[in-house]
Amino acid sequence: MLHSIRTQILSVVSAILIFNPVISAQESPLIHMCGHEIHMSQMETRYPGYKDQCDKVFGLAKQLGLKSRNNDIYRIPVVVHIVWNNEEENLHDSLIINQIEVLNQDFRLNNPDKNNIREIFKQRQSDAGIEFELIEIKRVQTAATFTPFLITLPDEVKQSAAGGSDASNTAFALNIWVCKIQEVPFLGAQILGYAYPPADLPHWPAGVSASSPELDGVVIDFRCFGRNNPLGSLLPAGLSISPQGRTTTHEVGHYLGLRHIWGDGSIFGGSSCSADDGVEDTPNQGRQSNNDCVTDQNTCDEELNDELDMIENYMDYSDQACQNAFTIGQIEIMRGVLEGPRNGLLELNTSTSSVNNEFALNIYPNPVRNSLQIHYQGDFEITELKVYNHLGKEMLTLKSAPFEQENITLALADWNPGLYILKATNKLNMQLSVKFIKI
Ligand SMILES: [Ca+2]
Ligand SMILES: [Ca+2]
Ligand SMILES: [Ca+2]
Ligand SMILES: [Zn+2]
Repeated sequence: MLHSIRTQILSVVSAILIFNPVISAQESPLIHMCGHEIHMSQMETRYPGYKDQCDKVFGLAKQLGLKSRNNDIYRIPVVVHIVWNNEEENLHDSLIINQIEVLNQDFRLNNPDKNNIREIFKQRQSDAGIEFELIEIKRVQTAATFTPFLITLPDEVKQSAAGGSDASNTAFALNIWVCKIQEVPFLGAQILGYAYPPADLPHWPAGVSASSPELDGVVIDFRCFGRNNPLGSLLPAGLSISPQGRTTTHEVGHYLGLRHIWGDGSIFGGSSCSADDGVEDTPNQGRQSNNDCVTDQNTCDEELNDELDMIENYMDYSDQACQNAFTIGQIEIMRGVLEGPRNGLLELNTSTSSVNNEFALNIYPNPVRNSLQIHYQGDFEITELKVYNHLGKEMLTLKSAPFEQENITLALADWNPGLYILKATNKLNMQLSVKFIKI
């Protein structure tokens, strides 16, 4: 099995090397790629049935997304792990914040370049209504290096015992690991990032082993994290990429269920117009773009309603400076994933409780690591605050005095990780309660 996949990969790669004009240039440049196909092959080998399961989840998400069509803004808590070996890999906070901003722009259609989309695709470009909230930055210095191979990805970065950084609860937060991803040996390829797609782990079909929830999330090369990252110049020579923070946009797209726009019918997305991305409003595309902006690219010449390739799409490999859009169909899938298989990400960030829409209690951030901000709106006038653990045991009680002001802070750094319930009572004995996760 391993051998046959390796042979298959090698034959596809050699096909790319021979037929791809960019790759056959004299200075033997590298292929840049995301690790999606390697991930799918690796998981299918370890857990036969994995691809089918992902397809099922995709179908489910599509149905859910079509059905709901609400306008709620979904907020995803994000934990960023900076796993660094050389000092330059220990990215400054500003780059991390910048990357979260790029995600928030791209997923809310607030990106400054949104109007660069060609007129033919304008009507399909939309606001995903998904936002990202940075709740924690974990920094781990390591002596380990992270090298993908032909059919494996460097998931050691997600494990403290292997020189990486253990995930924070992946059911409640998007974990993003940032590290130096080494070149793929013998392949002449640099993986810029990869993601685990939603696979609906608790409902795995009989006979199929579940993958590990502690590995769920996204990995991004440190040179591609953030917009205008000056470290982009450290990418291997021959890789003419100017990262605009959209490696992460692309990988989060995978994490929320999207496939490459040209379809994932074959390893490395070999040219094919029969395998598509399962999304109706993205044009059929035969192969990936080559980090370029070819506006007349048309890889599938179809008899009926032929369209140009949508190189503006985040799920292509076009130049990141040309990308500016998710389509309505892609957005329905991502929102369906958030309402279905990844609904844990939303479960706790509706951290508001209200009475008669008059009084409201908000907490922030959630999940929380160190200090929890409590804010109440309206004339609620809290007289007592209690925190219970998931077993109903009282963990903390605070009486009236500290509540003169509208903002209260609880120091939770020493608390055990887990689910807690905060209950606030006012002078009329009305109660509000919200759940939060301590990580
Ligand atoms: Ca399509
Ligand atoms: Ca295709
Ligand atoms: Ca076409
Ligand atoms: Zn990809």
